[in-house]
Amino acid sequence: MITLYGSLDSGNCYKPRLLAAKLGLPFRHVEISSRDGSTRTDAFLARNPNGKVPLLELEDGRLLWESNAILLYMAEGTRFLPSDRYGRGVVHQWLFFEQYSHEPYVAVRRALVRYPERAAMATPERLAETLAGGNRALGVMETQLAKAPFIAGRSITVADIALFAYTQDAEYAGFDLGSYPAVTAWLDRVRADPGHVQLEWTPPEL
Ligand SMILES: N[C@@H](CCC(=O)N[C@@H](CS)C(=O)NCC(=O)O)C(=O)O
Repeated sequence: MITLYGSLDSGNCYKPRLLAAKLGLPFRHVEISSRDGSTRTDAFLARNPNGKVPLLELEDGRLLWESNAILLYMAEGTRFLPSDRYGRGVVHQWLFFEQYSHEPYVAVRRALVRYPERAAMATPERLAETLAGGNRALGVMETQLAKAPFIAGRSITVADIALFAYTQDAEYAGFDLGSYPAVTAWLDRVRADPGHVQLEWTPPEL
């Protein structure tokens, strides 16, 4: 069985758990907190020299890190990844968008308002910058989702899983989702897709 190392409070770690749940793929969850130094131990750095979760360990011990790389690996041959070249290109486009234009604002703002140890970094300037960047990203999603039911087109893909993880908690991070009706309707569409689980979900012990 595969193992996912990650923190139950992290949207990046939620992504592969959510996809595994929707695929009905059994896995073992190992809690590694990104907040207590567990990602910086020698043992963890030997598995991911970048010191971040999520981390996937295959049955034969091979390792894979970066949440969206893990999603693409897990989605191979499933309904979450188109088989045609252009369709995959569009999915990759939105995965890169998530990492460069969405996560650095929406996820970072969530962390700034959520974690006491980040309070010193939550300056008015940083909060304003992440609010503006996050609203830019949500605006791009709104334009796309007014035209298509899912972010890469007609069907759910790993790009929806990647963008869902932090968008579903965007209100908590200080974003007004009332201004984004197409995004709000899309969140409900992703939730309605079979096998959906919440952020804190872990699989039953096998
Ligand atoms: N681009 C990475 C980001 C991963 C990331 O930032 N993980 C955070 C938790 S959300 C983490 O492990 N932080 C611990 C640290 O930096 O020490 C991904 O998508 O997997």
